[in-house]
Amino acid sequence: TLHAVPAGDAIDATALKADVLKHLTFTIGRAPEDAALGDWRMALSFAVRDRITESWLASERAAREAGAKRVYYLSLEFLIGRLLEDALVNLGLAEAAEVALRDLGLALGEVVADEPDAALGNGGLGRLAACFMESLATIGCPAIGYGIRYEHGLFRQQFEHGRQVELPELWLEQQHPWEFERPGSRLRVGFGGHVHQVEGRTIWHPAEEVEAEAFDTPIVGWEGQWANPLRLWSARAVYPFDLNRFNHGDFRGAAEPEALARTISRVLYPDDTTDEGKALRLKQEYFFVAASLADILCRFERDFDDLALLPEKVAIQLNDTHPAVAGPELVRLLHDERGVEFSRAVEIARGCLSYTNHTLLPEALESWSEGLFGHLLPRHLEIIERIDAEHYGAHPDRPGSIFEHGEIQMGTLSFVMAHKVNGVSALHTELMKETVFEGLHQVHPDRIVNQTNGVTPRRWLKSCNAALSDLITETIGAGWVRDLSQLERLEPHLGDGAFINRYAAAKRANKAVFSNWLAGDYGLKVDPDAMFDAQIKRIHEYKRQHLNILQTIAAWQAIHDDPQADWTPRLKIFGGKAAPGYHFAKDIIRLINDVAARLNADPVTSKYLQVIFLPNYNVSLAERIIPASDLSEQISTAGKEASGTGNMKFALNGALTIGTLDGANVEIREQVGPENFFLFGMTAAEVTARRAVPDHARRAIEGSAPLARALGALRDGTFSPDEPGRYHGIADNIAGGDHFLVASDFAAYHAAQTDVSRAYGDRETWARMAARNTARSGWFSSDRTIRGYMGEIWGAAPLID
Ligand code: 26V
Repeated sequence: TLHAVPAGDAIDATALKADVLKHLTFTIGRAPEDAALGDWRMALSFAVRDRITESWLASERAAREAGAKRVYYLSLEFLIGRLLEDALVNLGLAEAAEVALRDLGLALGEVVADEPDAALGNGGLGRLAACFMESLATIGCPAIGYGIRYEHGLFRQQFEHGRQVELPELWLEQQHPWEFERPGSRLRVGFGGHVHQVEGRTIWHPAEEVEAEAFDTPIVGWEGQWANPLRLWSARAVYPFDLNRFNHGDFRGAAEPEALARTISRVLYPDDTTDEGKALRLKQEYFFVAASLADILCRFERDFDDLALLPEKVAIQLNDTHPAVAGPELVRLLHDERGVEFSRAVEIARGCLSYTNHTLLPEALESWSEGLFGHLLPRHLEIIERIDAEHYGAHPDRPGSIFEHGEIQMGTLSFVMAHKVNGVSALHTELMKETVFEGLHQVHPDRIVNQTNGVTPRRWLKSCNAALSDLITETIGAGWVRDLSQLERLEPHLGDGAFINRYAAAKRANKAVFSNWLAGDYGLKVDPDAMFDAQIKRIHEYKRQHLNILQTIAAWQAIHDDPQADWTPRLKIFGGKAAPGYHFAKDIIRLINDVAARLNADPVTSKYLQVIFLPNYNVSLAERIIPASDLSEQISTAGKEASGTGNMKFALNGALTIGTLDGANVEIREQVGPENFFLFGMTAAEVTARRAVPDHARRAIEGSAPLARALGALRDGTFSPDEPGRYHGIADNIAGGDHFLVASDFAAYHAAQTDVSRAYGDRETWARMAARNTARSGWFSSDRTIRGYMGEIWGAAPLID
């Protein structure tokens, strides 16, 4: 992933090499002849961190001197992935580092790949937060990201006989060189207990307290001009060690308070359907919100003495409802602890807070039983009741209460406590107004706004796809890295056959690299000229990986019928994790693996069709797959995928999309042009209507012979000869209730895939379509998204130009 070395970097390389050796000796305490790869990585990381730190401290000083409005991004997830390459690229030190390491007998690529992926997120929501942190720094917006420093990120996925097995993720087992521990800034967070009145004031006496310790990771923007901290909280006991118990020989008991407290930041919750451990999840939410708000107010009160100024100086973004308790907590801090009148406290809090919704799926909307909530946060429950009463006092037409179905609806709470509420794509935002928030939207018609998601082009083009970024820079200059809309300057070159050839050559080179990696690490030999067709994302029914694999089965059967025909060779790439308790998703994984085993071993068809499910999909795996892909599968049931961001990364890197009119697909198609996008399937409105048709699945199966036959192969044990019933569950689901309309969209998808194959046959036309996707994807930069939030939600201004 490295670029050609211009001569001017020699000075940087010399200085960097000296710093690497210095850190190896004095920070790591190792002699060069004894240093392992990890030691060198650490030494390089510290040398790079030094350079970020200067920029970071200067940024903080500049923000304070300007008295600037600060943005605080509260998120339970930050899926940041590896940081070293990102930092090198943004500091302009990638070439220097390559030279410096080569001098020391090391390959930068290997050093970079030694870094564990920080997987502190489930998927799109967490990755979005990570892209936002990078864009905030690139733009020069003073901001802090707040979250939890999980000891274990999302589980590591392995396959055993095709089945997903979850193993703990151990990113902190090695020293994490990027963070600064802040033992000095510890805060106490309380839980449980009771509430009472003293002289007209309400006092909460928690039954239990833990300490929150801050760890700061500076995130540097493009060209190193600005850096912001990602502040992650770690939980520990107030009195970590019970000496009394120890002295009485109770060694286990002596360590118990610490072990209990630490469970709060022990592990990231995989988004899941189960209710187990829910109390701990609520504890996590309040833990990081309470610590973050205390920190935010402390910073504010250092610089200003009038709480009325809070909305002018502080913007707090809630990433989904996970930090929704920030509403009542901020009211508590203002009213109970600082004596601000209640309604005024609500008003000030609302002036600061805004909320992003990331899903409309009813099963994913967060709610808490009053019992559990009140047990853990008795004062917050009272505050929420009063907020609810006042809100509906003001709006007696009652659009729906925070307390519905006997539970606290965190979406409603977030909406009521926010001055702006946003969706993450144009379609999703419209659906928010029509469905989940219909009533609230009617009483607050200006509150819901759209901010279509984006991705950082530094990680998702510049650094993951050197071949293409070098071509772009040679063609239109380097300005696109900061201003992705400049990609449109490629447009005049799209008619130039020589340019298209170079574009195709860059993709071909990426595919060759990927093929070699597949052969080396997975023993799968593939033809780099085959179409690389990828679906990489969490496994979920609404994302419809089962539609993809069913159509793959149909294609395999068709090739068998006529092996001599002119088939377009394809490699089907899958990647993604299933929540541990989500059995249907796990069955889909197993099916894909069983289909892969059968098809890859088929002497008749395997030269045309291969399938691979890459285990442990994560950010760094995405960075390998996306630059090498020709086709991007974005096939969710219309109306269900709030936005998608993988779809944007693929389009930017010149993969064509086969997709439904869902989430940001709609906008991608508008931007790249309908002729450069393979559209299929029902619209969101048609989906709703189709669900009401009795027997919709049976009718669809009767109308499509390939579908009926593919389902037949699931039923007759073709892919599970040792256990013929293994996939009856999936077949019955599709042929039965089929909530996500796999059967009803199958024929259209099958036809669209046939079009895709035909189109890929004309390589020059395909390459031109791919290049058009790149040239017209400038809109999908997270810089554009962040400017939207700054202007329309936060009222914040950049401090660099
Ligand atoms: C969570 C759950 C948990 C319970 C089982 C069903 C279910 C379904 C979906 C979710 C997702 C929760 C929120 C989320 O991650 N949304 C994603 O946010 C991305 C960033 O805005 C967006 O691109 C994705 O479309 C959206 O799914």
